[in-house]
Amino acid sequence: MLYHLLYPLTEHFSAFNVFRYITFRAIYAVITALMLCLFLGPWFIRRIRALQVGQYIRKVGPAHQSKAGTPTMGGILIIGSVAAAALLWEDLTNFYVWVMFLSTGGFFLVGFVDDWLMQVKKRNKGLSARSKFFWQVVVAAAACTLLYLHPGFDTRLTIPFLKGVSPDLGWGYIVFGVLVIVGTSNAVNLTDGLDGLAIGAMAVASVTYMVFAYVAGHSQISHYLQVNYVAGAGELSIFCGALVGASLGFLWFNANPASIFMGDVGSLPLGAALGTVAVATKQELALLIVGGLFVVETLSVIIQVAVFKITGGKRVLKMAPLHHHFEKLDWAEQKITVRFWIIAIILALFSVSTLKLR
Ligand code: 57M
Repeated sequence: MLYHLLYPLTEHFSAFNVFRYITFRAIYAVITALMLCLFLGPWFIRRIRALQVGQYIRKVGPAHQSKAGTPTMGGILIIGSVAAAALLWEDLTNFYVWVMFLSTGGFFLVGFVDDWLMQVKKRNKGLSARSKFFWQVVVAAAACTLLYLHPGFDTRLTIPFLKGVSPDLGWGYIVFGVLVIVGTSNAVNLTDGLDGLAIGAMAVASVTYMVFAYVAGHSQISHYLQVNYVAGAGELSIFCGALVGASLGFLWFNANPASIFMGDVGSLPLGAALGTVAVATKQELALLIVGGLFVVETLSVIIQVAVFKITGGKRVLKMAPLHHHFEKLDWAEQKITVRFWIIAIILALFSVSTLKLR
């Protein structure tokens, strides 16, 4: 909005020329979302408490009973701050920005209904796994179809480390994109089981995609680094900036001992946003490295369940997802979280190096 209001006034106030720059707007998107979360956080937590939207804690598994009743659905604060910051600083005529709003907004609704049924209506279950998955696929398919139909959108895959290999998936790219978006959304959801864990890793991944989006949208830098140039994708680094700011702002309250959890209304849209940025910037497979922590957490569940079924009851880990395994080994919660963040940072740095290693 500010871009549309103030940049045209450049001929009267030359200082407003600064609104043209993506870097400037991305930095202020970080600050705006961060400040919104920080200032609205205490009020929001009080409101959620007053509405008695407190987390139910399962009896099985690591000792989390002391967390029972912790306010949840903090995703409303996170996604609200992301949306406000993006609306303020984005060029709203940009196609990719609206794909992000569609995807993030759609997954937000799915998460909201799920949490609403469980936490507010106090039903035993939220949406059934099947209908949750169905709506996730519908939203992701809508976003990927729009991308596919966008003139000039490249359906070739970018493979990290390999310059010459980029298979063209054609319309199969829609299926692939849905897989990336739905997969990432559920992976972030699975990771969200310890204070600060998912939101910290989300901040790291969003900073990384802030860089990727900037590079992809810059004709000269993308040419120099030999990555796909996606005209207009630079605006997505502003959206990523909003994700970074909101993640850090929420972490303030979600750090151990957490004053609030994000709920599905947070984890599902955050993962979807990350997946959509990866698809739109043509850095889809790099997400396996950037979001390596989310990938490992998901694999830990897949392997655990598969081995359990095949062997009729044997477990590879003491409990899946992986963070529960370390809890069962009596590692302190903060230690697991901080160590997982360190791994996420190393993976992010490594993924950025793939821009050069080709
Ligand atoms: C999300 N949700 C947390 C909170 C958060 C297939 C199976 C592996 C699925 C998995 C699962 O249900 N994952 C979904 C995990 C829950 O957090 C809420 O959910 C939102 C995210 N959707 O925002 O609202 C609990 O996590 C803890 N938490 C924190 N701090 C936070 O900042 O401490 C969350 C956020 C909260 C709180 O305790 O209540 C969750 O874990 O339920 N299921 C599991 O993870 C279960 N694992 C399991 O059953 N493993 C078996 C299977 C795979 C064979 C095995 O290994 O044998 C464990 N979940 C729990 N207890 N809670 C089992 C033990």
